[in-house]
Amino acid sequence: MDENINIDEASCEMIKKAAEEGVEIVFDRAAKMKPCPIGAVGQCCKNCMMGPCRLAGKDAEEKHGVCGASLGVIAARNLMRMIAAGTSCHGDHGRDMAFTLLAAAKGEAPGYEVKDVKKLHKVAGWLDIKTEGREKNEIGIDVANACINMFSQQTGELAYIKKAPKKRQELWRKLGIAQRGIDREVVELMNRTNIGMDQDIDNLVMQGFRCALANGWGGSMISSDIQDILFGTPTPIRGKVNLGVLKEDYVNIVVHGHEPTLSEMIAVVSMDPEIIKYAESKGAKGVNLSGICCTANEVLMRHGIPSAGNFLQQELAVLTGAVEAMIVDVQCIMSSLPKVAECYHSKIITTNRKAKITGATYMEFDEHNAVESAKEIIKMAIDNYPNRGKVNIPHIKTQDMVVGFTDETITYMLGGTYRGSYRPLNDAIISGRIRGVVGIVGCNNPKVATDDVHVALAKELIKNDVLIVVTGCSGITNAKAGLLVPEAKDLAGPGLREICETVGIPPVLHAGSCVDNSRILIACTHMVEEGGLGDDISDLPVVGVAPGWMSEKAISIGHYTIASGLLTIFGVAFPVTGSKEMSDMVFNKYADLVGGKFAFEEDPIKIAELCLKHIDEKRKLLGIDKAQERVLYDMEKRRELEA
Ligand code: NFS
Repeated sequence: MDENINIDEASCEMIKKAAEEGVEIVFDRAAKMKPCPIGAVGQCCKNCMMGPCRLAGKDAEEKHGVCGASLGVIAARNLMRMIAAGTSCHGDHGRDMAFTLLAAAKGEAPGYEVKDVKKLHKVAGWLDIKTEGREKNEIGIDVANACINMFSQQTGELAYIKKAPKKRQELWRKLGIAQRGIDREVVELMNRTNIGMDQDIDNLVMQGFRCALANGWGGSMISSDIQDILFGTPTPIRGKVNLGVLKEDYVNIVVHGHEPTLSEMIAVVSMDPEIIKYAESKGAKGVNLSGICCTANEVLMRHGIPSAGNFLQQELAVLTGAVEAMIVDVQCIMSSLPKVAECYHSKIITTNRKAKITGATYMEFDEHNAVESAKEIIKMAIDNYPNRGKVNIPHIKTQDMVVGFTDETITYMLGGTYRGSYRPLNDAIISGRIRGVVGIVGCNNPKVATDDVHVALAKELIKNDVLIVVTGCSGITNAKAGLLVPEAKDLAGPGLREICETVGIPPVLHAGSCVDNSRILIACTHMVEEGGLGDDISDLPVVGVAPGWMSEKAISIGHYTIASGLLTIFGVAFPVTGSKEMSDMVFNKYADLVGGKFAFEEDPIKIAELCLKHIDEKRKLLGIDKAQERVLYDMEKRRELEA
């Protein structure tokens, strides 16, 4: 295994420990794995059993599958199926949230309630639900039902479309890709990619966009909105990150996964005096809660609960020997966890009937009986404390961070509480102090220098006055590198630094989990509506990047950012590069269709160059490139400016 695979010292310490103790982890498996070179570039079709067909070799472009499918069609179908899978993940997440809201509003889920009434009213407004003179639970029931109906809706278009800029909505309608119902778009895309179905690439990708829109302006948006309603809209809060957040004398519980329904309740119950007493009775000082992956982001930005790490650190947390229980729900949970846990005392507790793992302990979490379910799970963790062996928490200091910059926060931080607006952000972009905005999102992948791609990219961009928004595992990764604190402004270019100093924000803003990428779409809409930066998202000097992606969710997210008009750059590998026709489609033709397109680049510095090039082109088109010559102002010049 390449010892330089991870730039984070705490992880390196645990990777070394794994090697010494003979525990196989993701980095070992990645080093041993020889990824299928045909599948990696989209040249393999296993959609029926006349194959699987492999269209490799120099003449791959001329070859056909047994059914007659061309290489382009095969690559397109594979990619489209990834969109459907990714959309289904975020969709099911949103659906679960909607059902929890319904139960909470009906009083059938004790422990949950409509917490953020302001957000409830806001969402109700978007869904044309009357709020005046109505009690919060009445509105909550209507909002929940409206969201649930968005999954089964068959015709028309999703209400959330109205949240996009007018011009974008019109384009979607004109192209016939305005999403109808979330489930419908997933089902139709799965159907169209079957043997003998849609074999026209142009036609196929349109359904791909429609399905992806049902994620970004659908399932993901529902998830974020309802999570805010139930658990509060995040506001900036300090937190700590990395494996060192685990505490030696405490019962360490790590929540891992995606849906905050479980983790929120674990957070509340772990502070219960009765629980703390119980932990003390077993010889611990108390219960220490931390998170992994997107669940970490959720509880971090609402409660400041520390993050033990990103996707690639889940096994490493167990390797410390300090984790009594890792409680998981859905998505991004490695199958290997129970195996790694066998070497220590840790219990891996699965809680969701949709995501069980052989070898783990299954304890169903029932939101109708959440407090009791959470108590039972936590007690199991506490009972495990006396079974601990040697503990080895990395001694590297944890890193501070400030998180929770939602689109709402940006309004108030830059515009003030009473006159919240995006004007100051737009003005900063127009004046050139902020050259543009880049969203760095998504996973980390053991195939590439895992943390490095995210961090090197962010550093290069802030140096060039680009404001960064991070979500998901990229958020955690950049936090570990110390970029999510206001002091990181010193790494920024003069314009961005000035903004950071004035407002007191870090140059890299944490906007939440992966479903919160939908918040970035809303922020883009606000920028358009505020004026001065064009009349569509595609006019903005904004780029999306997933430099270390691995999940199908990322492909779905990439497609909805593109369908929303943004250039979206992926690192690692791109699964259609084996087909010239499909490569031309995603890297060129997409832009003609919807304004956004993919670019593929592995090197973070080159990704930064692509971002800057795109941003500068957009600035030129907006006519804001001239006055913005990057001049370093000395004090005298500043005084002149202020005069
Ligand atoms: Ni996003 Fe969150 Fe992380 Fe990737 Fe997985 S946790 S939903 S998929 S690995 S960023």
